[in-house]
Parts: sequence; structure tokens; C-alpha cells
Amino acid sequence: MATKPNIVLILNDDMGYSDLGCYGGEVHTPNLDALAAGGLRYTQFYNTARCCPSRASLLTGLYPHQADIGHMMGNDGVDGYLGDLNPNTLTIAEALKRGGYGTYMSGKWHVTRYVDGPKHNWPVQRGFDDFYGIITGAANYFQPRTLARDNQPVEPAGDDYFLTDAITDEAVRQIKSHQTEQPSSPFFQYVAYTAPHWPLHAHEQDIAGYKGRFDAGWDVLRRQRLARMVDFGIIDSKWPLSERDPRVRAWINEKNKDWQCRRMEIYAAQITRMDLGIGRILQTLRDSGAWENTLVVFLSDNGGCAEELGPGAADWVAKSAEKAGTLRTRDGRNIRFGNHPDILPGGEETYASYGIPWANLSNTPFRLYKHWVHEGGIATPFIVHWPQAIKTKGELRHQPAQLPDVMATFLDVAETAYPDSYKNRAVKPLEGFSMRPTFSNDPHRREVLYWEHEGNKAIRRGKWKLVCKYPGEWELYDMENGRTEIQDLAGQHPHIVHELSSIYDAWAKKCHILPWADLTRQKAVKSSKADTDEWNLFINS
Ligand SMILES: [Ca+2]
Repeated sequence: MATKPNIVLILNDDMGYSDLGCYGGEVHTPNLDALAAGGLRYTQFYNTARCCPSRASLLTGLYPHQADIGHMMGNDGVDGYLGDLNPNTLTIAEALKRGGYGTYMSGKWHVTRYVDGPKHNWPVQRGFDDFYGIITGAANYFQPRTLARDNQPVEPAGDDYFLTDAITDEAVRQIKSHQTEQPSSPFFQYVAYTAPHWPLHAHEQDIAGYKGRFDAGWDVLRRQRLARMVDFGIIDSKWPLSERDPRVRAWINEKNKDWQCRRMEIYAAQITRMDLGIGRILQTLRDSGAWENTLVVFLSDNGGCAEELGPGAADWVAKSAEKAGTLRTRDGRNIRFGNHPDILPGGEETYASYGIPWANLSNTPFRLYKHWVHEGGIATPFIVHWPQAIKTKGELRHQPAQLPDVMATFLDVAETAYPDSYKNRAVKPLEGFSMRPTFSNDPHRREVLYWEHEGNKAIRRGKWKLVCKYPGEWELYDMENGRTEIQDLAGQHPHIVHELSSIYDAWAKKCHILPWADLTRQKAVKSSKADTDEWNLFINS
């Protein structure tokens, strides 16, 4: 029997479909580009539109609501929406541990509502031998809250602390330690970077590297990206570019060009710093002899994020920083929360986001953003690299696949079965299909893909995608003729709408998905659930 491969799963946070160099973007990502050149790029891999539901689905091989993380981290008091991983789930780490793997995690967890309380759903209790990272979502990169090592809270260490670099340092340490202490066992590592989720924090030298790169403005840059994507074969030349978001001015009329460019320069710098870290992780694999037989997968948890951190959201993040004791910089200066065109973001004394116009660029050529299940919210780059098993280099794969398929793939390559029960608990059946046949470009066994987030919902079978932007009506798109979701064919094909919506309804029932109006009513009744309500400030922001 062949030796089981190591598996390194790298997830990042709030990055659009086309930001990476190897997907057509301006962002300098030489390490991910090299990984893609030596492996495969998938063009139709899908996350599920939001941080925590995506992580729950990725980690358990189920749909988010089945793991009880149907929305955010609050407890909404109904099955599917408890904000804490369901006890009848199995994480990838727990499953691979059964297969003899060492299991390590560095980065953002975000699948439990218990930050200070019981730790039954912290990484170590959910199968990881070694954990360093944050338990919650968005974090100040210089002084992240909820930072922990294994089960213990820790403080950021050192004057030059920066979360992206710390996640890399710890990931490198974990690989070296594994290779020294148990070189004959395979390992699974989950590296969950928070970059480029807001706030816009980056190293000044990384930002400086982008000076001038975005000066052409979003209108020109979107067209240039599309041209490169067509050239790469990622996007079909017959699909029209989605229109500029109607809330965004034509670049020629933009009044705060310097501030706007600065926002995108920082966002790009955040990704480049992550890419540099990925380069160090990959070098550690090479140095320790693990390179040939390590499966590396890279993806993002949701599409580009258009949250503007206007006054309401800025108040919320400031309030949350006050609770965490991070209202000031480490040297005592006040932090300005929110997006202010009179303040250049990037440094520790700022807390801003890149906003609608640049998220619109990040998701080129698609419509909409994080939160929605049109392509802009759910399409992600997906890079697969495994020298020992994937001999074709630099090819594209167009088979549609989604998050639960990752766990199924890992268990397949690790020759590890998915059990019916674990530690005396029944385990819900795995929802994923192994993508291994697609490595050699055979068809993927998954026939139907499903999404629901905040009432936004979609189903895809073959070339047909039925999608609804809450509280609107179903729209129907032919993904082969126009993946940019411009020509709605629902009126022309009512029988397809009827058939697909029936399949969707059966799936939603199985997964405990509530109509969004019912759930928000439930939330309103439960006004004591402050956390959830506060998060709602971001909905439709
Ligand atoms: Ca995210």
C-alpha cells in the first residue's frame, strides 16, 4: 500500500474570485501562482458565501445548517442556527486522526459561539493535536482578540506582531515539529489565514509595492482582468462582463481617487503577505522531504466583501474593540474606526475596509458579493497540488464542486473511512463526493449543488442555476451560455424553475433551513441575543 499523503488545507478570508495572479488579478501572488503552475486550478469550485457557515461546511463535510451554523455565531434557539458545531458531526481532523494522521491548525476557527465558556467545540476538542489562532471572526491584525494556543488564551507576542505572519510562523513550527517527532506518520494541517478580511492592516513596505498599480481605476481594471481570465481559459469570452455596481461612480467621476487607490493597495498587500507566508510553508515541506507526497489545497471562504464600515458598522466594531480592550493602538493612540476618505488607512491607528467598488473588482466578472449566492458571493479560486499523484501541470478543471467535497476528497486520498459513529455519538452522513476522479479530468460524481445564506438561496444542476436574492424571486441562468448571471431565463423555462425549486425545497427541509423571515422574526423575539443582533448590522451593509 502506498504511503498516505500529508494534507495541507489553506483557507483565506473574504477574497474575490479573480484577485490572485493565477486567476487574472493584479495582486502579486508568486507562491500561489507557482502552486497552480505545478498543479490544477478549478474554475467552478464554490464556498457558501460567509465566514462561519463556510468553515462549518468545510470542516464537517456537511451543509452549514446541518452543522448548526446556518447563519452566524449567535444562538438563535432553533436547530440549524445554534452557532456551535453540532455534536453529531465529525471534523476532518477527527476523521483523519482515526486514519493515523497528526493534526494541526493555525489560524481562524469561528465555528463556536463559546469564546470564554465551555471549550467542547474548540479545535483541540474537535480533533486537532496542536492549535494556534483566534476563536472568533474579524480581528485587528496587530492585537487580535480571542487569540489562543491549544485551550489557553494567549497575548500577541513581540513588538512586531502581525497576525498573518504569526499564523505562518506557527504553521511552519507545526510541520517541523511533526517531521521531527513522528516522521513516519502522515499529517493534516489546516491553515486559516484571516487576510484579506477587514480591517485594512498591512506592512507599509508591502503597501508601497502597490503604489500606482490601481491608478487606472476600477472600470479599466475590471476589463483588464476579464481579458486575462479569458486568455487563461478561466472565463468564456462569450460571457458578458457584469455591470459596474450601480452604487459605484464611474472612476472618472470619483472624487477621492488617492484614498480609493490606497484602500485597494492595502487589500492587495494583505494578500501578498499571506502569499509570502504560504511560500514559507511550502519551503518547509520541501526542506523536510514532504513535498512530493503532500496534497495542498487552497481556497477562500467567501467572495469579495462589499461591507463599507459606514457609521453604523463602525460603531459596532468600535464597541466590540472596547469590549476586547483594543480601542487604542499598542502604544496608546486612538484608533479611528470606519471608512473616512480624509484618513489613509493601513496603519494600526485605522480600522477600515476596501468597500463596494473594490469588492466589485475582486469578483470580476461576476455579480454581487459575500452574503449573496450569485457567483460573486460563492465562486472561489481552488488550487490543488500533489506532485506524486497529479502529473499534469498547470491545467484547469471545470467540474463544479462545493465545500463538503473537500472532506470526502481528503478521506479518499487518506484511505480512511467515514464512520457511522464517533466517541459514542451517531454521526450525520457525509454530504460530500470525492473530487479525486477530477484530478485526472474525469467527471465529478456530484450532480446537484446547494446554497442558502440569509434567505439568499440557489441550486445548480448541470448547466442550470436557479438563484434568489432575498427577498426577490427565483432567477434562472444557463451557466454554459452566461455564467455572469445577466440573462434571466426563468420566464422562458417555468418547468425547470418548478423542478429545481422542488429539489431545493426538499434539501432545505432536510437541512433544517428556515424561511429567512421566520428566522429574523425569531431573532427579534430573542432580543437578548445581543451578539447576533449586533452582527445583523452588517447585513445589507
Ligand atoms: Ca470570510
